[in-house]
Amino acid sequence: MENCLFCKIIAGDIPSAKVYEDEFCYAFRDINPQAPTHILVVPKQHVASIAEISALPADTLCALMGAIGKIAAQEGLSNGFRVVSNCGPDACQSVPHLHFHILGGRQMADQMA
Ligand code: DGP
Repeated sequence: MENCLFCKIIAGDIPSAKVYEDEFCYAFRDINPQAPTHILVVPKQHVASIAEISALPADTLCALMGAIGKIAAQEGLSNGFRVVSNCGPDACQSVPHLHFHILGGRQMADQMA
């Protein structure tokens, strides 16, 4: 999608530190890490947020969810990790292309907010 930051990253027009890629999804290190490991997993097909996730085909959904576990294992997050998807202004979503944050490598707060 034109003018979408993450579409440009997926296309290679903006550089990123890639950690995983398959036919359906792409993952790269967050530019502003909130944990020792902070990775963003995105579908190659543009949808704005998790509110629109039902627009994605089943094989893409399957790949996205599967990628999270593969990346966590690849990154050595054997003691656990957190997955977050911010959706819309109340959740402070800043990039309107669906993404899952994988956060790990430290003890997370026991509060979600
Ligand atoms: P969210 O606030 O949930 O929409 O998360 C967007 C994340 O995207 C935020 O943690 C910072 C990250 N980000 C923004 N611009 C770039 C960029 O150009 N490169 C990378 N690697 N990450 C970015």
